[in-house]
Amino acid sequence: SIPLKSRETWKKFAVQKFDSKDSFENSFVRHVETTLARSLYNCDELAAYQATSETIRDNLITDWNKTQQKQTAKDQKRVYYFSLEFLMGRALDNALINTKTRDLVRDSVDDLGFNLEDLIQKEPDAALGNGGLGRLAACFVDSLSSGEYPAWGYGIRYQYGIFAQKIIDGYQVETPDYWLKFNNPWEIARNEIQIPIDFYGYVEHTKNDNGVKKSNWIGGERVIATAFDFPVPGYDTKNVNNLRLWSAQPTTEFDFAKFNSGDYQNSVQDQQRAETITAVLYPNDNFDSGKELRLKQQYFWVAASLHDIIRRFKKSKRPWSEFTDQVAIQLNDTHPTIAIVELQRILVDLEGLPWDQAWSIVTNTFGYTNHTVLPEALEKWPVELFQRLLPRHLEIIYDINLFFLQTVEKQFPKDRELLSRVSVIEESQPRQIRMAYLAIIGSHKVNGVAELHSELIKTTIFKDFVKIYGVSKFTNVTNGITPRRWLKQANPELAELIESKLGSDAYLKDLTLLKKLEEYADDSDFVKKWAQVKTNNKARLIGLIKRLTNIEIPNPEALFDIQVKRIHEYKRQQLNIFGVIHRYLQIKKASPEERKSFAPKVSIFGGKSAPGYYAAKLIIKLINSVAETINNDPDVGDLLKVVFIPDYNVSKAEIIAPASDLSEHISTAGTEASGTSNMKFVLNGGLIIGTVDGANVEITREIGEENIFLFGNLSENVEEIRYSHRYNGYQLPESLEEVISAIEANKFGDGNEFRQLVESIKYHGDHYLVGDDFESYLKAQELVDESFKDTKEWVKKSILSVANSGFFSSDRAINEYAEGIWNVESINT
Ligand code: NBG
Repeated sequence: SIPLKSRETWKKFAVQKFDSKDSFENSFVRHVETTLARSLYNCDELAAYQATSETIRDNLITDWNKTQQKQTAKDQKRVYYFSLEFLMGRALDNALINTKTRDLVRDSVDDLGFNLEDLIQKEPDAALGNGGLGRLAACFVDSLSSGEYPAWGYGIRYQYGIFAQKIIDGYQVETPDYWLKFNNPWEIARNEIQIPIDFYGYVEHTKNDNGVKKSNWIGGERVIATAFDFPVPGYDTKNVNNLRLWSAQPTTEFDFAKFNSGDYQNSVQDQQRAETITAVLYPNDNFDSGKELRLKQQYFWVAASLHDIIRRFKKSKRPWSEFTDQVAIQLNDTHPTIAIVELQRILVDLEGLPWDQAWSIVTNTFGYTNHTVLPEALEKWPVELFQRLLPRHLEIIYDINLFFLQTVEKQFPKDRELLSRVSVIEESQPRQIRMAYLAIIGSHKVNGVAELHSELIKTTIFKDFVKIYGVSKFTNVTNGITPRRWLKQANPELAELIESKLGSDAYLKDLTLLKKLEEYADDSDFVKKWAQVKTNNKARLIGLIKRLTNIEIPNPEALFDIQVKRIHEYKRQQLNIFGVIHRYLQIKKASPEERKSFAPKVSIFGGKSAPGYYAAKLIIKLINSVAETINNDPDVGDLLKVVFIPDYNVSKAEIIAPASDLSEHISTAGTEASGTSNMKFVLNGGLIIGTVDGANVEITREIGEENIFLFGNLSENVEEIRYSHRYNGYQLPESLEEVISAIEANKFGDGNEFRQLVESIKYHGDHYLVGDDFESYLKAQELVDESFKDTKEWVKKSILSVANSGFFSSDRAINEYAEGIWNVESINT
């Protein structure tokens, strides 16, 4: 450390944050000229974006440093959020909002000859996630920082985020998202942090002097994990937490055998392979593809993170018995489950703790969040793969399982069926490791992400574990979203209008304060302004649509009906587009007089399909084909337009969410664990049409049944209906038959192309109950048309919905985790 006599010099030059236009502009120009090596004469918008970001970054890092020092000094329990996905989106606007420097920076940038809104657009999205799960992690780190919790996120710094989606001839085409092509001002490369991670190899079994068995894993391949830190600014606080993302690098050790045999090329190639571990995000949402490289990613990230956490813990020189007073780790889905095994290995093999003591530390450290009940999404790994890649971990899994099954056997003697049902090892061909079961056994709490979902996991996929552990191990934390990004940043006009009535922006920290808006639901001046904001946001979306698709939306007064999310059969975009076709056929049949009963409507879709998901890709094609026919049918005119917005991502969502009159959350009941876009749309004053699924249930409870359009079968009946389809057959309603006939009659391009989609509904069991819910969906849509005509009533519903959406803040969710699962306190309490 620095000698005392030099410290005065350091203190004299302590870094000053910018806090005025002058100091911002000074720093901006310095960054243009030094960091970017440019000047007044060749500073384009990209350079201006970068210089702005570098200037903000300086402030963030100053506070980041102080936050870390403070957290180290306080040395209280910290929480570590392990997630393979952080779907952060853009950082600049968010940093300006959270640090409350937006106005100052806007004016400064203006002085310097640029427009802040344009600079913001220059930033590529950090799209290191697929959908809801990754975006939830991003909202959670925002809330953790805003709530001043001592918390770190741990993930992977993929070189390629989720692919960019192009639509060519109506089909999805994937192109790589090389988001790091320009210098990324939002990360700090920690090249000094280099953690060796081993794979493959073998296990040595020996005994120590006392005859105690010892196991030692000798790895066969080594890569280096290096850290990149992303500062996460809290809102209206100097607290800046850390998101640490790992990147894989080759070791500098080199292979003597290859070198001596003169095989230089190959020895370099071996080294390069290391980097592929963190090269690309797997583009599947709610689907387990079981690839070896994916397991390598998981172990790489988890082992590096645990190494880091343990190093930090050891600095405090506390005994291991205090580990769980200092550390809580949350597993975002089963992706990091191998952490349970790795921590047990570290404690037993490397630290020499007795098995039972180690296991008690492990189980008290971890909490596991389940995000889905879909069987195709539940992770399983072939035993054979583990044997090769992580041989010692497999042994430990066997032991964990053995001890677990022994206690179950004691509790439920002779129930062999039960033992085989709950075993971590599935005795299938090939034998597989059930990661969700391992996650349950190795955690002290298991939670679902909305009330209905948390009930469902207890009564279906994890039923046996409730019997074994009792119900108290299972809990619920309903998801939430950050109002900073999803209200203030995405919808500045609405935020301003809200502030004008609430008197301050305090609601951004306590979203339940929105409740006061109820008082203005009948205030005609307020209602008018509220409606105007919506219209302005729709105009903004019309501009985006024009830019991206060249489709003109002639009528901004039309009902904007939006469904944006990953394309998935269970989310039922097919139900939506069939509804659109039905509407089209009705319009075509209607007399001019009858046509007046239809509210003019724009049906907007967006979302990515997993590249290998054929059925989902067909749905995208169908939407685009339907759009092609309807948008070019002069007979329909302004009554109906259909749009597919390509490359749906976080920054587009920020424009889309504020512009809905209606949004669709219409999954087959029991399949959508929570959904979070439902919350975003409601918070932005859109009404929703939805099934009784996921968080829709709680949204209904909060905003009132009269403010939501619910339809469809209930989750408790879904299995029975499927069973009946299989054994008694079924008939689609006439309305849907008519839609299908139109598709088959080539009204939307070559009908033959959609055969698989149609047949899965018509002949192969209609697993997602499109037929069973169709009529009820149409009825709900009729009700929507009815209600939309009464503008005043509609706006009132909108205001009341926003007023009652405070519960869906991720701040509330994080407080629940902190209290009920982590036992972690905010740094200032
Ligand atoms: C998704 C669910 C959503 C939920 C998010 C966040 C997975 C495995 N699950 O309904 O499908 O909102 O998780 O909890 O991605």
